[in-house]
Amino acid sequence: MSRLVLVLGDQLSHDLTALKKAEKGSDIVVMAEVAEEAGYVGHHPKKIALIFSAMRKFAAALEDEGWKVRYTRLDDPDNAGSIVGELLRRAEETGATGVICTEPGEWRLVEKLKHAPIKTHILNDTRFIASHAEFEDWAEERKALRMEYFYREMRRKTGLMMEGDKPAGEKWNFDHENRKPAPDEVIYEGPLWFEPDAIVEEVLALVEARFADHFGDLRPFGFATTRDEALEALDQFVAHALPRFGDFQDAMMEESDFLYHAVLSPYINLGLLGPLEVCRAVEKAWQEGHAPINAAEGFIRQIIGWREYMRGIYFLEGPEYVKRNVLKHDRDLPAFYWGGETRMSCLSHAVAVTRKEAYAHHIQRLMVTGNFALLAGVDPHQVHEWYLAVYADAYEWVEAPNVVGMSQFADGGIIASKPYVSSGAYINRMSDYCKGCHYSVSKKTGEGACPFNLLYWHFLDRHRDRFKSNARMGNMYRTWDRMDEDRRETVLRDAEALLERLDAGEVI
Ligand code: FAD
Ligand code: DLZ
Ligand code: SF4
Repeated sequence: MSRLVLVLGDQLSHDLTALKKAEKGSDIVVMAEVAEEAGYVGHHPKKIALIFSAMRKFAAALEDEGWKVRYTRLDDPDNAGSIVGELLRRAEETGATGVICTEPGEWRLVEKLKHAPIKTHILNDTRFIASHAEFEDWAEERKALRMEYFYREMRRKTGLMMEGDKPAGEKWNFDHENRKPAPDEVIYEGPLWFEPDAIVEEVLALVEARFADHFGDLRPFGFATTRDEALEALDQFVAHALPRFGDFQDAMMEESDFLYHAVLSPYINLGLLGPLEVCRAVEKAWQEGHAPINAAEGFIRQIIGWREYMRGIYFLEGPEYVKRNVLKHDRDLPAFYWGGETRMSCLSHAVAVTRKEAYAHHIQRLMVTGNFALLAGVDPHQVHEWYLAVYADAYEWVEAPNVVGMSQFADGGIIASKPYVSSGAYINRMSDYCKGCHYSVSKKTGEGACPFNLLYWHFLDRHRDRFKSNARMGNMYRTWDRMDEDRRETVLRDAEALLERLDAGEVI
């Protein structure tokens, strides 16, 4: 009796547990481009094109290896429109009596598969370094779930950059060396892009026809869509960007969308690259003296630390996590997040690169778009849906803890020990955005004052009860309290006026 083997769009790995469990001779792989997955948020066209192209090529590779594959294209007239619908249709067609699948990365789909009217066996996703059980054990013993301590466990577990039981360089974390401001120039030609072949062109035409109304530029499209291409992109990063990755990890520049960032998350999250193999390549470059320790450690921490930790939190906290809103923020997401006009140069740049590339690097996401939404009191669920839609690497297991937790503090501090808020001074220090801005970063009040300066104090003032006793925020409140009362009133009045203009849909 044959079974169906479901392979989802972000499960394009040959070592997927569902494939390992299945019998190549008798079981049937099901892959499907469906409206439900393409439409639960308005995904960036580049993201849809990446997923569909990589799915089509992965299905063809499985067939070459001898698997029986039933692949449904989006425009197939019999397409049932959803993953469960496609499984039922294929079961009827083939006589298969059950489904094997690897756990999806979103609760939404986990619940659908659990309640599907066909026997479905959901296997663990072993493409991560920590299993759910390991993360739960680690979390159980602790009051505060700080990433740094989890990261050390992952270093010990993987042996990455370890010398016996000690961290290489006698320190776990070299982050303090990784905060250099924007350099004068970037000596890196950027990530490797790939000319669309016939398969990709066909997908691009489909996406153009079906998702023209989604935010984002489809062309030029250059993402890797196979494992071999993704490995080439990894080589390019390690050879040419890694040595400076650490130094300029937090910098932002008008002239460079990528600086020395890897732009590998779309491939790792799809399953084309394994997190451990990426880290081993980086470790090797450091061992061979090609990259300094702050770059290699900083990069490896992002993957075995932050990436694994975010997944752990998402599955630990459960399906309701995405609805959290402890700060009770309820403002609508401003239109400029979808490309509407703004005079704020930093936001305009972060949104422009997002529209063009389905990408923005960590600090643009955290300290520009995320910071503004938090300061302005935007409904975190709307913020979450925006991030889930616009980035090529966005799947809920990794996006939601980054947005709801780290960026919007909507989980009350599970992930972040204090909110990631800053005035314009931080953006000015780390970027070259302010020099060309309509607003003046040095102006704290009045006409032309940087909106981040006004909203920063407004945020601290309106959430004083929650944050006043937070040890890491004491200095901020002391600075605020030292200002004379007239000045504080002016700041708050100007901030209120700015928010009113934002609500009225005026260009700010
Ligand atoms: P690099 O800066 O070169 O980092 C190397 C790798 O580390 C990345 O490829 C990624 O796999 C991993 N990584 C780094 N930081 C994180 C992190 N905080 N969480 C998980 N992995 C991390 N990352 C996603 O993969 N998907 C998302 O939907 C996502 N949403 C985010 C939303 C917000 C508000 C913030 C602040 C961060 C988000 N991140 C997300 C994390 C990070 O911004 C991206 O992983 C990174 O920008 C990807 O680009 P890169 O490959 O050039 O990363
Ligand atoms: C994101 C996405 C999109 C846009 N389309 C599909 C699809 O048509 N078929 C599919 O199997 N997967 C798709 N995906 C990825 C899934 O949404 C992803 O597997 C879940 O969000 C779980 O991470
Ligand atoms: Fe952004 Fe303010 Fe700088 Fe303008 S002045 S770029 S709004 S931080």
